[in-house]
Amino acid sequence: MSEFIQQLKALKADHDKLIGRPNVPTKQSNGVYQRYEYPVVTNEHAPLHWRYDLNPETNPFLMERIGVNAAFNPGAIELNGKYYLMVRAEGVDRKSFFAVAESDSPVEGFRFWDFPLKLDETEDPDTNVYDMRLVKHEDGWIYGLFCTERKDPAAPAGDLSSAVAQGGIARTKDLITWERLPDLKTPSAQQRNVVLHPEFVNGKYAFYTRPQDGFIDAGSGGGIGWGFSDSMNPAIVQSETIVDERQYHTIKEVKNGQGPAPIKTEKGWLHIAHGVRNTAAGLRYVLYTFMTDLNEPNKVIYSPGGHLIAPEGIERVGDVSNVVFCNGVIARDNGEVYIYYASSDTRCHVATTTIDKLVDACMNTPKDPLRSRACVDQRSELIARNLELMNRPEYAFLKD
Ligand code: M1P
Repeated sequence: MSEFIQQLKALKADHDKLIGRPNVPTKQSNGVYQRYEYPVVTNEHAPLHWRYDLNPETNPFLMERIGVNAAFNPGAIELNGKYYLMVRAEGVDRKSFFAVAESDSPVEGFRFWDFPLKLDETEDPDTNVYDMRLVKHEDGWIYGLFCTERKDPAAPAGDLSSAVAQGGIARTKDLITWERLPDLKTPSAQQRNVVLHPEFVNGKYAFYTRPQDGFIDAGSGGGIGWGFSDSMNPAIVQSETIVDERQYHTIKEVKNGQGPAPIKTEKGWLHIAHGVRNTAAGLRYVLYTFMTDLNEPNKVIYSPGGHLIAPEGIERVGDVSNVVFCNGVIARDNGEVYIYYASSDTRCHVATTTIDKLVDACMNTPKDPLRSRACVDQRSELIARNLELMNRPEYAFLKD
């Protein structure tokens, strides 16, 4: 056997081992959700035939020819008993693209399909596409809502960073064949984190938006927006109102954004979103939850204080450190919930929980009281109630 084939066999064995590695819950949990030991998808999950030229004549040193830098921010969906992640893969050339990874299990074994998604371009080609939300809409389509980014045509000469972000839309029935639709039109200069509500609202398509002034800065954009469109082809939102506003000295001071489409529960629509604040070390992204009214999905009814998931351990480190981001969740009919979140724009993880637990957390976690002293009062009330309980004999061990 040639050395080339021997080396290739070793690469294949390592790759198979990575994909076949069983995932295990971490030792600790806060009771709300359970983290898992290993990421569910990383850049190393990218198939060898995406990265290497496998021909010894054209690649005698068996080198990676087109590397994959990162695999993050996946959309997620369960179809016919299988679990699919629409991963944001990023080449070493910095361009993101979408690729489906499939598994029989929601927590391990994700394997990419042979080819990434060949997403059609509009007449104004996207430079970069990312963060697809997969939404099963009651109209029968599965929509992919994603961010499409192009260089800002108004940028002064020499400014090679200014870009315009907008909401891209495509739809499918099977994740294989896709129809690209026109980008969403809104009154806002820039859009990111656009999500489709899964049901019609008053007979219209309803969108969560994130109006923002600049490419990075939300500017005067007040938070997670909301608007209606008569159709998806084209989708046009004439006016936006704010569902969940950002607020001074909170986890969502700088900006926030809807994560996946909300989950319908008996008590209301359950939302997972991200909130961003600034620090001396740069922006910090965390995940948080809130619930909205079943009949008015833009009306917040529960808003627990603080974050749901914040970057921890290795999650803190990556291309854009101190970030967790979620645009994919699977809520099964049996109440299980799989939250697919990415860390530091580098890799994808899963956290498991249930609808009952998330709803309980939303309804019973107190609101952020917005001032240090009020927070101390809130915590003191919990402490006082607990100390009372701890006087009971069955709690005596807590005082040891
Ligand atoms: O780099 C962190 C995240 O930044 C953007 O999110 P937002 O628009 O809320 O700031 C997105 O580009 C996202 O992909 C990225 O993870």
